[in-house]
Amino acid sequence: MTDDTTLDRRRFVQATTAAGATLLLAGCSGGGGDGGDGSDGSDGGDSSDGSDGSDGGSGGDGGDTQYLAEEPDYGGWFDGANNYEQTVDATGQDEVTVDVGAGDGLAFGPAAVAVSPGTTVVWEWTGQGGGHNVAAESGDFESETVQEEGHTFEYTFEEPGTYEYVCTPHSSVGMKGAVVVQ
Ligand SMILES: [Cu+2]
Repeated sequence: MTDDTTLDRRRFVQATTAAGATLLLAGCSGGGGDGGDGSDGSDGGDSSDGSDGSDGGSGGDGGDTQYLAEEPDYGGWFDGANNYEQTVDATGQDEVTVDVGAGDGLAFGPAAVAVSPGTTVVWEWTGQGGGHNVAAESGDFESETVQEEGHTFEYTFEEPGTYEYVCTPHSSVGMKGAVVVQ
């Protein structure tokens, strides 16, 4: 009878394979493929043709920027706004940075961002486009107006909702933003 030996050997092989697989998995998990680096939106903002929101299919950009699967309804808030295309999905992060003076200097970057409750949004001045501030339409937060590169202002969003804000000096030329807390 050779049954016993065969069984033993099979068990041994299974054990080894399992261990090998675990090792392989462990080895892989570090460097998961991150696709090519997205082109860093160097689109010079204010074309003066009043395009109305309906933008035909925006081609997929192979960058690392994630967008919300379903675009929130901003009720026309972003009509004529600079640097707005879609809402960047930054949910699940403790802290998110938004540039003040992005693009041609008169924009927020990203203009629209979605975060989770409890997230702190840090606005960071680029130094471009003159003096800016960050002022919530609701009055929930308002920064000073400054120009200095590297200046920051932060606000922690606790309650779900849509928070629209502007740069007061440049709101009339489309410097608007929104934070969606979901
Ligand atoms: Cu401004």
